[in-house]
Amino acid sequence: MPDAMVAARESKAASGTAQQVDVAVVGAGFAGLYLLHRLRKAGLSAVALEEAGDVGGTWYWNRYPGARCDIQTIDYSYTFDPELDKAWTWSEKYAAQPEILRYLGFVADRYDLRRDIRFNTKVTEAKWDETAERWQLTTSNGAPVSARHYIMATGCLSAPKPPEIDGVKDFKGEIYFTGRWPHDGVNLAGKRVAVIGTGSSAIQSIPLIAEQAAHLTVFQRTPNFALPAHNGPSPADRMDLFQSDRAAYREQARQSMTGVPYPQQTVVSWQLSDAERRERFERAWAAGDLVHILTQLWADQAVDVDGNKIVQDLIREKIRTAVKDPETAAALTPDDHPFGAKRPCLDTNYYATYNRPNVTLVNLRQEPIKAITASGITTAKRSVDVDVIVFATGFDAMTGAIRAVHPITGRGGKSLTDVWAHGPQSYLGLTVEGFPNFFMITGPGSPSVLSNMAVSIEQHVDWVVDRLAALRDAGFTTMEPTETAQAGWGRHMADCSMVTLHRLANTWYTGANVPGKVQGLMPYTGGVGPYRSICDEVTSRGMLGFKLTGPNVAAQCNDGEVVKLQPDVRLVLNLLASLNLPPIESMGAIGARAFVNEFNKGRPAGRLIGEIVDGTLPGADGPLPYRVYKPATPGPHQVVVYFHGGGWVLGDEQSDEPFCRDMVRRTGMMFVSVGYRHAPEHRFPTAAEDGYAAARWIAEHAIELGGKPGPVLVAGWSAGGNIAAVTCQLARDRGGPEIAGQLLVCPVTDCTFDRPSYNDNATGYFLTRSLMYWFWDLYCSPADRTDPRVSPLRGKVAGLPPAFVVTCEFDPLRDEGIAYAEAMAAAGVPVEQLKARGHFHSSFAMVDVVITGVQGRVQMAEALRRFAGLPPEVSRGDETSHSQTSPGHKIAAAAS
Ligand code: N01
Repeated sequence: MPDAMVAARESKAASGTAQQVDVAVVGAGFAGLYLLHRLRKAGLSAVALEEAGDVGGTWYWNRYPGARCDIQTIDYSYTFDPELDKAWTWSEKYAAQPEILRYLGFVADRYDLRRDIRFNTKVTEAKWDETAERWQLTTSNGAPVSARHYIMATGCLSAPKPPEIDGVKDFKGEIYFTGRWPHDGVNLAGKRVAVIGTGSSAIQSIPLIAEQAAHLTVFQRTPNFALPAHNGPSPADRMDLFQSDRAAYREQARQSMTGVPYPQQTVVSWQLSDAERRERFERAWAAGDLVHILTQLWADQAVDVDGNKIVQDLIREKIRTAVKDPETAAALTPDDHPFGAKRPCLDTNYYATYNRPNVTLVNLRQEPIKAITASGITTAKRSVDVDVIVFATGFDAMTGAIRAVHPITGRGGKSLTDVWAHGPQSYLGLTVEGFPNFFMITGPGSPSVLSNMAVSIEQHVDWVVDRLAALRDAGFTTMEPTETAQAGWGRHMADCSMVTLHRLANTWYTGANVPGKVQGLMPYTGGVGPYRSICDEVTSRGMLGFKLTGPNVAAQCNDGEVVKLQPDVRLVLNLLASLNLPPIESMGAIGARAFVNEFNKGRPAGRLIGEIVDGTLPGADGPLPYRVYKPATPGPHQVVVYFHGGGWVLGDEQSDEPFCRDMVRRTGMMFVSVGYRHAPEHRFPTAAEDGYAAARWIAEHAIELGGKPGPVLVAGWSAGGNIAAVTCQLARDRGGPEIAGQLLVCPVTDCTFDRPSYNDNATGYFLTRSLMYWFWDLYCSPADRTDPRVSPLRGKVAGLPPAFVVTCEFDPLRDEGIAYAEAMAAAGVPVEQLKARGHFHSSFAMVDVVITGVQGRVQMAEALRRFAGLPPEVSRGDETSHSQTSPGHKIAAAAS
């Protein structure tokens, strides 16, 4: 009998007899309400179990003074029904808690959802019954529940954190928690009030509490960045955008990074002047919009410590201006985390509140709380008597509501608490291995709290309910992620966390706010749109990473990892795919060169370095252009002879400019990039001989060029890596120049195309197999291809200079690069390899685009410095200017 029919028959079960439903939902907030609506439409019976006395979730509990949303309310709304969208008009840019609660009540009534909600009911235990393939729930109120599927719509911030301060019980006055504020309000007039905490809840409530209280003392452990909300009517520009095409506006939100339709910024901070940056910042400050200031200043603000520091400093200026007492201003100024790495706050008069005579700030960094006493709070320096203590101390976020609220026991009697003992593991943030038919809405591993929750909730709910309906229709009764898929998601999460700066702050995002909690970044940092496309990919690839079973169908398990690429590589490749470019090899050599020149114009040019000088050198057969990239530090510098990529056909001495500049900054060395001649005009062995001749000339003229005399280093990417490798062999065999080390980045080393990477990565990763065939055909006739001057793997590899060989997992050239490294190592050459996981052929050349390439270039720079006998760290002599520093290096250092 279908579950829905069982439910229809048994939903009026007497207490003690389990209520049978297809789906049990915990929570009746934003997520729970939408779930009930979608499940009903999909023909699945459901019950929601809600601890509160009414709908609303977080908006039911958080009734403290000033509680309001901090995403513009037109964005913080359901979008699933255009009629609903039109039926409700928000009164303010940021609606206050009572209005949001009214809205959720309106939604519950409009879709008649209350009839499926059991209020004042807590789940006290949830167990997976392997025989019945159902979740058996016991509840604090009424009948137990037996459900095929169990969905946690418990929210991310619903389990308040205990105060962790001695003596709370001794206090004789009133105690309130912002997250559990009394429904009929609190009269603070004329009272001495303490607020502990300065997170979003405190920052919203402090100005209003200060207006009522006789005196307010704020106990602050960590200052937070807060920005003025400029609340009022919804801003005309956003409303116009919204009204002009609501459907398009909503769709853009779904595909965006944050769930709010703002464009992606492409200009990086160091491309803007001080005045331009300030102008952008002032505009963002005046907009009073967290998403705007977090995403619209410059492209590197959230991924780069220096790009971020510029914003921090500008906000610090604002705090100093707003707060009259310099000591209080200093205490209120955040200095221990990047802006946005900890949740910033939106305020109304927060900083100005500290200018009031009835407000005192206690800086707990200087005088920690020792205890709460009968009459107030004692710190290391003073005792403050108060009538009321307000704990705005936050939540056991993300896992708290799921893990700690009630025991959840999955397959084999395993408890979720035990399985998550070392931190939450999930697949897509939605499911957990070992817990069949168990789902989380905005669980750890989903974008959730780093996004507009309304948009993320709708996406999660749609995906889960669509799967449940499809499962039922196909006759499957269980669905569970595989270990491989879950481990892969963990790796992808970790990769994503290396792109943003969230990992550099101790916050509730990382579990750092709860003593003893395992630390690790819990929300998915890869963005709402990319996350959505990954979930869709799981479905389109046959429920990749899920095991499906049913009584009358063969079990299905399409095991695997959904994302193996680095997150930014995936974005770049998706963008390239969306451009639908013709194959480069179809353009002809001239056309391809023009295309590459145009393409390169759109990329960040690279940061400032000391000097760039162009010249010509006498090549094997006439003059060759070169470009010297010099560091900002005083010379003479170690010389690196550099060969650009482009398949012996494309590019020139300037075409790898961002890479050269970046490496100059990281190594403190000068790079001399050689304009060797190209095929098809100049076929094999021209490029090889030009390269060798250039290296020889550069080594002989190092002093003239401003470099150090003595051995040079050689480096190259792609076909340039080929020329670098060949140059080392020729230098060994032809009596110089002396080469101290070679850096080969994704080099061509052999003319054979039958290594696995040529097949595995034949298409889809920009450098395709057919493009490589074309390059080879233009450069070298088949009869010449085994010549070591184009296939150095076929030459003698003993006696070569030490090498650092970089290969990328998703590159057709991967295996020949590895083969060359292994051959050199076997012949006694000191070799180090970087096998870059999740990267593609262009990852390291796409400076300031593929952020995850930074760590690899740090390693390359360290290798070059080792080859030159220099210490690994480089002093650039330009640390003082933001536009000059190289944050990627610092990020990588911080991360490691
Ligand atoms: O909690 P928090 P919150 N002794 O964890 C301090 C969302 N939200 O309720 O930073 C002394 O941010 C703690 O100090 P520290 C929003 O996502 C949204 O304010 O750990 N101090 C911190 O200052 C937000 O981020 C809205 O050093 C102690 C504060 O208490 C999230 O909810 C409104 C302490 C806790 O700040 C949580 O915000 C409100 C101790 N023992 C909230 N323990 C909207 O506008 C903790 N602290 C939608």
